[in-house]
Amino acid sequence: MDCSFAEDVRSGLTAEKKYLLSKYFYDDNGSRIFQEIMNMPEYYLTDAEFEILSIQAKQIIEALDFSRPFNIVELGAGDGFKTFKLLEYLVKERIEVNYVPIDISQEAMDMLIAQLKKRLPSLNVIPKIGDYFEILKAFKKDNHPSLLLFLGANIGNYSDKNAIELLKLFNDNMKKGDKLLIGIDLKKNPITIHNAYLDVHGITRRFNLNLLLRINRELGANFNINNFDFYCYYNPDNGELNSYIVSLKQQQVDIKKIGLSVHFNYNELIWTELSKKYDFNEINNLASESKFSIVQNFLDTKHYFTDSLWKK
Ligand code: AVI
Repeated sequence: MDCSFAEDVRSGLTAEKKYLLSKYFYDDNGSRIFQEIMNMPEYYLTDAEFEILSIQAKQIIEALDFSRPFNIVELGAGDGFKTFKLLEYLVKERIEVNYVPIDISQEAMDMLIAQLKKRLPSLNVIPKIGDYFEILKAFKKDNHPSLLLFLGANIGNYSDKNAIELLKLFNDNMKKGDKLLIGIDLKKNPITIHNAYLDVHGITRRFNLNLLLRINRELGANFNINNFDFYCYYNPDNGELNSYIVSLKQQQVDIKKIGLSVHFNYNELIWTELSKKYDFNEINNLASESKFSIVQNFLDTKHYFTDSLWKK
């Protein structure tokens, strides 16, 4: 049993306002559902970032202004789908790099390596499984400059305070002159954002309810997911999209392995995730609070998303 999962579930479901941490969405099943989300046309984030990295690869690499060879260290590489276009450009131009994908999932990493071997056989890949910061520390001592990739709007899942803390940690583990390319979802027509999350296919609903199934599987609970639903709403004033699981009736759920019985009121909410959307003022603040300077923002043609290049 994963103790931190058990402890975090206990803390979240005994809090006055119940919550579950979104990092636990990603068991094997959840990761598969997340792939489905990324393939939905309504989830514009994937296409927007893919477009930026496909069409502006040359401009991004030029803006690095790095001596060669250099390292590209990707935090949470996943299936590497978005990064592929950037790597393809480097190989095509014979620009010498070490690509260092970092992920916690061995399964995802094996797939990524197999794909890269097949499609970009000359690329130098140094895969790493494990903790971001331990691995980053090693690159601080490396003689070559490094570009860190933190793509996919992952920063949006952190509160302001936690986002700054995380970015400061990145900064602490970088050398002077190293750069960070960070994917950030922008404020836009609220309807577009709403449709990407409260999707008509019910995939995001399944993604959230899978968290209850995970608690059933791993902690011996008896959640009946027919008694729960999903809701989220976007607040255009602060750019926060908050997601919730809703209890459809008054009910009790037993979580055997942690000896906990949880009572849910009719329509009680469990908060599951923040997906924050930013404007450029907020991006400037985020960068300066975490001691980076912004080199350039690379936008998609619809201006839905930015891959923002920062320098230490
Ligand atoms: C991983 N993260 C950036 C996604 C997001 O958009 O916040 C997770 C997600 N949640 C619902 N749909 C996608």
